[in-house]
Amino acid sequence: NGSLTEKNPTVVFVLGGPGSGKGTQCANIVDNFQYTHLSAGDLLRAEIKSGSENGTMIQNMIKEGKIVPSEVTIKLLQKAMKESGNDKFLIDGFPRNEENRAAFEKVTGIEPAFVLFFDCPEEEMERRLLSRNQGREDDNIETIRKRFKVFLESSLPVINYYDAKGKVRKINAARSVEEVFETVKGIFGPKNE
Ligand code: B4P
Repeated sequence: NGSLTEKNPTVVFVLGGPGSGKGTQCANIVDNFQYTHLSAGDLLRAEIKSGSENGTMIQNMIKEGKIVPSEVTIKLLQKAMKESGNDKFLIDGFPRNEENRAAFEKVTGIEPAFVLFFDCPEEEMERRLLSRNQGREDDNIETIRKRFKVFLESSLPVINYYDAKGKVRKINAARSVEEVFETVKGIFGPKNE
């Protein structure tokens, strides 16, 4: 999308295992800094609800804990970026694999300013997801285990890629919401404004 590239938006990818607290911390960041929060999961779930032709395919992939094809997710992200009118974005839960990452950079021409990585032990993430209790189709133990596997096999390589470029800000996410946010604030502080 040419107009987006010309505006040269600031993008921060927010990564971490399922239940590491990405969505929770993104809400805090939006309250304190001038970012628009785009959750890949929320955009995909909205797409399912809208009854679009891709809806059933997306629903099945989410139920299986699999990664939805890049072109689908990227299109939704681009549309949401354009509609926001903002030029600073937290992209949460994306890119989920190397192919997502390469496709996003190729299609949008955008490289992230940095990557927030919420590091959390699996047993803690599992505890949080099982008590989230919002009726999400992917928050049952079977799908959670699949999501952990996909995270380790597919998403960690993305984090390693950006780490090699010095772009990863790793955060200990196994603390209270408030404690985690204190660390996050330090990262978004004046120098990153
Ligand atoms: P994920 O990106 O895995 O994110 P999440 O499970 O919602 O966890 P998050 O890290 O945001 O944790 P949250 O703050 O909610 O999931 C997105 C889903 O979208 C995927 O599973 C999949 O279904 C779908 N999806 C996205 N992209 C996709 C793609 N490309 N292809 C296919 N599917 C895709 O916190 C979790 C719970 O912990 C909450 O109840 C919260 O209150 C609690 N919590 C948060 N921080 C806490 C803390 N510090 N201490 C205690 N509890 C805490």
